[in-house]
Amino acid sequence: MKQTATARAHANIALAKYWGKADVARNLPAVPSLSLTLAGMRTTTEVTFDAALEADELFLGGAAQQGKPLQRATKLLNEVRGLAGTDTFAKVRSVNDFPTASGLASSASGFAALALAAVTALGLELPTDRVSAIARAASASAARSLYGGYVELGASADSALRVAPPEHWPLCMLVAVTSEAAKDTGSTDGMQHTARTSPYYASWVTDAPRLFAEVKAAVLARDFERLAVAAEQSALAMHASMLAASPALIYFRPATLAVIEAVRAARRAGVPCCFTIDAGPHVKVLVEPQSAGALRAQLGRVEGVLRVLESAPGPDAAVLADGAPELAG
Ligand code: 2P0
Repeated sequence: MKQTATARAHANIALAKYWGKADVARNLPAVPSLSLTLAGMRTTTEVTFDAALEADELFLGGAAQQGKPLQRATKLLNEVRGLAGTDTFAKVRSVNDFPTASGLASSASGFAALALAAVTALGLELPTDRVSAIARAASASAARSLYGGYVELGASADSALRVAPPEHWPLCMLVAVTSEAAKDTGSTDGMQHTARTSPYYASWVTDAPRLFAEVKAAVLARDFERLAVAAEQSALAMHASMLAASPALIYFRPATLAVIEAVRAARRAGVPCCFTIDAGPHVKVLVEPQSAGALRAQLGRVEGVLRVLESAPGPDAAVLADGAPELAG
């Protein structure tokens, strides 16, 4: 017997950053974070539980996965199997419409889509916060991708919750892509290394709630300048904690700094924009929509920028009742 479902989830970019765990075993975040879900960057995942399988199988972009990626998927599937009272293995097929594993938040949309597809395939009727908690146990940022718009995940929180829907503030997110390569150090390892070795990690954890509160208040008030100051400080404080680790964790490339300079110059010139940077070399730039076209062209001319993606606030993760054309074949 086969039980199957397909779900789609969107990437999210944190405006107040998550970095560090309060509880490693349960994967609970040490600091509160607030993100914007993006319409333009999606993961679509089909999960089929099949009694004929002798192990879980995972295909990302058509390529069979082994090792860590498969283990992380199996861990999530085990949790869902436990809730449904089954031990049937699953075949998982997943595609992203954006580059993976280089700080473009593919684990967030990936585990969100996997959690939603898995619970749906097994007929579990769980509220969204329960699905968010299942995704969070796999990858904390994935908890946020169950919801569209502006989303928070509290410190030590089990699941994410919506701060405001996408239409609350239709900002534009530009992603200046500076490398096609997969990063050397993944977020999970990077944040553990920072927590163990950086003398600035404690300061980051102490100050992050204040920055989160600033970001949240600015989002609710639609106050761009206030958001810009707090979001940039959150990203840079997080990176400062990594830079002080031993050995240092440096995700910035020359093009990363060049884009930061361009964004700072544009804001000084009156363009409502600000930057944020995750565990990778790309720069994400939040901008009011009327200025997005000109800024996108400007960032595209910065040396080292390969291309610039553009995205509006995105919707909730959703089950696709009729499957997905990108998974056909
Ligand atoms: C964020 N990042 O808030 C931050 C900013 C990266 C930098 O959430 O260990 O892949 O799987 O819970 O969710 C990336 O961390 O880490 C992340 P795990 P995850 O978006």
